Amino acid sequence: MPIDPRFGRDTSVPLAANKHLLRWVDKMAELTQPAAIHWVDGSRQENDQLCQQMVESGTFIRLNQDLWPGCYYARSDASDVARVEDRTFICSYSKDNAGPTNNWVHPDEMRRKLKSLFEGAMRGRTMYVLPYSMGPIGSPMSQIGVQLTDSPYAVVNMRIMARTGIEVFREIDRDSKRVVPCMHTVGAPLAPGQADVPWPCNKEKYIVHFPERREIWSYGSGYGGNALLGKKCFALRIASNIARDEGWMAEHMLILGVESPGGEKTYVAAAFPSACGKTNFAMMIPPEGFEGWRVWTVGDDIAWIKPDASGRLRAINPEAGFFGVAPGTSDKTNPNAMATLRRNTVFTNVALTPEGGVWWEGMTDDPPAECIDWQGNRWTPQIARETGAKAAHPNARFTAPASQCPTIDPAWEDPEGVPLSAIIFGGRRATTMPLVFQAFNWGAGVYAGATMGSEMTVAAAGTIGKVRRDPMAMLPFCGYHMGDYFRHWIKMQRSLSETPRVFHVNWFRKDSEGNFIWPGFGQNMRVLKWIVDRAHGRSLSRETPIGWMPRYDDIEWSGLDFPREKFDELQAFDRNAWRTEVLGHEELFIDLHDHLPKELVYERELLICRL
Ligand code: TSX
Ligand code: MN
Repeated sequence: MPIDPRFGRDTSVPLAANKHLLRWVDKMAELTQPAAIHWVDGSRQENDQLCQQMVESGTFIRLNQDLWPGCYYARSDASDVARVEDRTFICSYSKDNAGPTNNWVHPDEMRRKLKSLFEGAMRGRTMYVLPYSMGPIGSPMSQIGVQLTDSPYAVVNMRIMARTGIEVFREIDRDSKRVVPCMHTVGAPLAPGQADVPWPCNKEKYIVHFPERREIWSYGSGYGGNALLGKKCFALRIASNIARDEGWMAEHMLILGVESPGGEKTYVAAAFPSACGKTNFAMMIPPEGFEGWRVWTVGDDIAWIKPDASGRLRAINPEAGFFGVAPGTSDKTNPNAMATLRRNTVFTNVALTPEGGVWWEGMTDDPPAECIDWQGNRWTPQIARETGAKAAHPNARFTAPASQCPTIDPAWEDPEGVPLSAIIFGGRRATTMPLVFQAFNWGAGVYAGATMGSEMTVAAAGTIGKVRRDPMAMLPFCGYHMGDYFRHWIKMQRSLSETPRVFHVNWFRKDSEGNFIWPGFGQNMRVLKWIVDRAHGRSLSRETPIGWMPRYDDIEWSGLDFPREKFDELQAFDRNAWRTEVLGHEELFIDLHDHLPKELVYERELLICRL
């Protein structure tokens, strides 16, 4: 048997005995025609070798190892920088099951299309057989996938974002647990002798989900959510289907634990649309005045939530890393993220400094005198002033191991998950939405989540200030009809002995001069404490038409000089603004009307009555 001296083993030898898996790998190799097959063992040695290989091929630049140990840098193709929502498909048998918010193509037609796209798509490349577990290996809440990919970049990033390698193959051999097959190609086969490019990809892109067959096919992109198939494709779009069928929830939520000075630990999950600082909130540091309080991080993006035997909700973070937006992340906004990404991190589309380090807008007060921007061009502050060029792409990312987070929760890998006491929804709203309110009950909470949204800050002319609804932050990630998804939320109450309390927050309300009223960041701890107290039935508050709200004296203010009048402005309930708000809810509901649970229609009616 030929030993590959680079990997210390013959990587073409299957690492699993499972007959279905072996047959599928053979069949897919037959279809895609790779030059070699590599079974991924997930070892450190293998990872180092793959990184070295990518340095040689130009995909990776090794960062200065004294400053950034174990870190690598990649620049993507300029056209492959984000998820491609208009190329994302939910191919259920019935169009009605995908709903109006998803792209749909009949599965038979899509399979024909994919077959022709994948035919010979891996020629000249290695096909990696990458097994991964979403959730701790062996946890009853975990799910297993196998990604076949011709992208070593995907393999190296997935090793950070999920549990990968030999233990997962063992799990597949041992268990009868269903495996989700995930096909991925960058769609750039190499002819004999053809030179590769640093970031191979294809102009044509397809991100395809078959919810009934529980399969994922991704073509043409090497980037993030398009290529790391365990994340959005599996852990949200496919898992939301599994969860609906099995009576649990796959949610686009961070999970954090609040520990009081007395040692009481309370876990909450929170859903926010993009650009609300979800990762910052998940890693929040309590402010002055909260000595002895700790905030622990369980996850920053996805929560799988399941009722336990006693009818309490428990949550796991199915991921093992953070795939975070770099621009705006700094020692001021998120010191814990900065500490996490100091080593063993992959940076994509940030800027490269002359010392072999990385930089992005917002990382430091002063920009470097010069650097190489995300497109490989020389960048200086002066060039930026003259041309508006950004050093880092606004969607530039770090891929960092969660285990390196200073606030990672001791129970973050507990196979049973952590008990959830509260669920928080939020949005980025300049008006209307107070800093915080508590929904009256589960149904009203589901309504608050279903109608949440953010005001567009950068958008086409005429749309600034318009609210973009993003129900439970799941609009791009729910793998079935959004109306059925709301019904599933409503129905979850029946399997619970105790529902978590539901809250809505808004860190972004502005005063009449356009300034943020609330300082946000660590100060959000004051809101979090009220939420925790309410969840334990402790803190007082007052009833308003939209829910329970803290009074000034219900909030812990020690360490912050925040005037009563400003708090009143922040919490103001504006009847007229809420009339407009409810009309906006109606707009969303019209699109979903034939699947909308009547509970939400009644919730809206009750809200209108109270207004
Ligand atoms: O992440 C944010 N959070 C949550 C933190 C735990 N951001 C960053 C924007 C999203 C990527 C925020 N921005 C938050 C916030 O709570 N609040 C704001 C708005 C804001 C911005 C700057 C200030 C105050 C509020 N500056 C001063 O008060 C000096
Ligand atoms: Mn996300």
